[in-house]
Amino acid sequence: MSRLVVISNRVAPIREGKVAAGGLAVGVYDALRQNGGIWFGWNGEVGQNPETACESAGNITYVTLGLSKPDYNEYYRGFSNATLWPIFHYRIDLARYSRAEYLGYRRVNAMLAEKLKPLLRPDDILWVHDYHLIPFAAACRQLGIGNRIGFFLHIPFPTTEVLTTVPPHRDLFQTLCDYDLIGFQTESDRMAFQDYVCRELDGLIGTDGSLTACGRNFRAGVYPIGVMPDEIRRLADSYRGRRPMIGRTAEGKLRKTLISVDRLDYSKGLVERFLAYEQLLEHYPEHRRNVELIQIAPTSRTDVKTYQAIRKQLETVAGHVNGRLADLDWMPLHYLNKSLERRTLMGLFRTANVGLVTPLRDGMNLVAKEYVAAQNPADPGVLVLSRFAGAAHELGAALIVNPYDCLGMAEAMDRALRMPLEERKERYEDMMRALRAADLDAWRDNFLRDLRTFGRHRVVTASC
Ligand code: GDG
Repeated sequence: MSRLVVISNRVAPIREGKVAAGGLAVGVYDALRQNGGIWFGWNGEVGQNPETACESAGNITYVTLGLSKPDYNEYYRGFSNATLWPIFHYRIDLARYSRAEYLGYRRVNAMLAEKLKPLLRPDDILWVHDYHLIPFAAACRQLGIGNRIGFFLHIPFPTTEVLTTVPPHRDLFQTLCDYDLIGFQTESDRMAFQDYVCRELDGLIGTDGSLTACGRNFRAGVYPIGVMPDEIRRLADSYRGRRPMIGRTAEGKLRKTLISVDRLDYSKGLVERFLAYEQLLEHYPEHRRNVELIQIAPTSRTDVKTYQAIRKQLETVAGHVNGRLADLDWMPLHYLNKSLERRTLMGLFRTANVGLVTPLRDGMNLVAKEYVAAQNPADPGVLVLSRFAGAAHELGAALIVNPYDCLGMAEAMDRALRMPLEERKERYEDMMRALRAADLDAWRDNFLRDLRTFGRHRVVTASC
């Protein structure tokens, strides 16, 4: 079988036997470990000479390089995270655009393609990940690389009206046509992409479902990323820590807990969630002193201004909720900016009565799936899930909420806290069937099968 070469923005070599990290890293790692291959990308360091370094572990070769300060500022901090990320999450109001950053983004993609080229064999297949690397295939084609190249977008693909707010949108998104296969998390994302291709790139849909635009013929498919339910269950089972932080009611019973885990990001809806929780305690006073919300929110992208602003806002709102409602023997909201071990996280999921996953927009949201997989089948908790998370397309048995409806979310939390065992079990079993039908292996295997099956990158006519 042809060798797999994975290209992702950030590469952190995984050592055998380590407790697995989430999502992308594990899915990709397993594919590489099974068949052997290369994992190529940025090593996370800034200011170094961008020379590539190789490190082999088993049959995986990690090839990584540092970024210069201007490359980091323009490609990563600038165009990727201050332009594309907010716009793809429907936050045009938070996006900024700088032509210099866009040129830096294109320059780094071209540089990465050049660094990779000498390592490639003619029959390698390339799997490129996420919004940092949209023009990577185009950069490869310019260097004469004719290998099959697939792209998976982990975040939502917005509607054409929103996408066209990216000033160089045509210049950038036409480069997606240089991939052989483009994968999305949901059917809505795939349809939004197809709409963009037809309306903005004069694309055509073939009778075989393929797309033709900019002189290229390519495919778009839906590959929802999943989790490994059995592995999560094992981790949750093996967690022996006591229920950290969770207090007892005046009668000595353990308090009911709601749990949320998100990177600290404005797309995750934390402010709205805290305010909804306040509404719960206001409208349903019987929950006061009897529940606690634990919010784990490790910081990310701390040098991007919008992230500094959301952090400040959250500190204010969390302080407001606790200041207003807490008492000497009860803290309603535990807000932690630290990262926990994965086993601890799965253990916390297991013990929490409610999983609150209420992003304003999310490609998939693995936490929703992990929360369900970590439950005790005999006494499962309830998932409250935003309709704007990709996961809601599969987990219809969750309590689906609109995160912009504060009172509606408070009502759903109340319902979740009171839900009878039978209903909890039914919903849990339904969701577990969905998790098993589209687990992490299926995500990877289906994408790679389609990339291998569909014809080699076909040039139809001259480009756009
Ligand atoms: C992008 C898309 C899509 C979180 N805190 C801790 C911790 N985590 C783990 C979770 C989960 C992962 O990080 C987060 O994944 P999400 O899917 O929730 O969100 P993003 O980071 O935004 O990921 C998203 C995903 O790509 C995959 O395609 O689902 O929509 O935005 O696995 O458990 N892990 C540990 N400690 C923490 O404190 N160990």
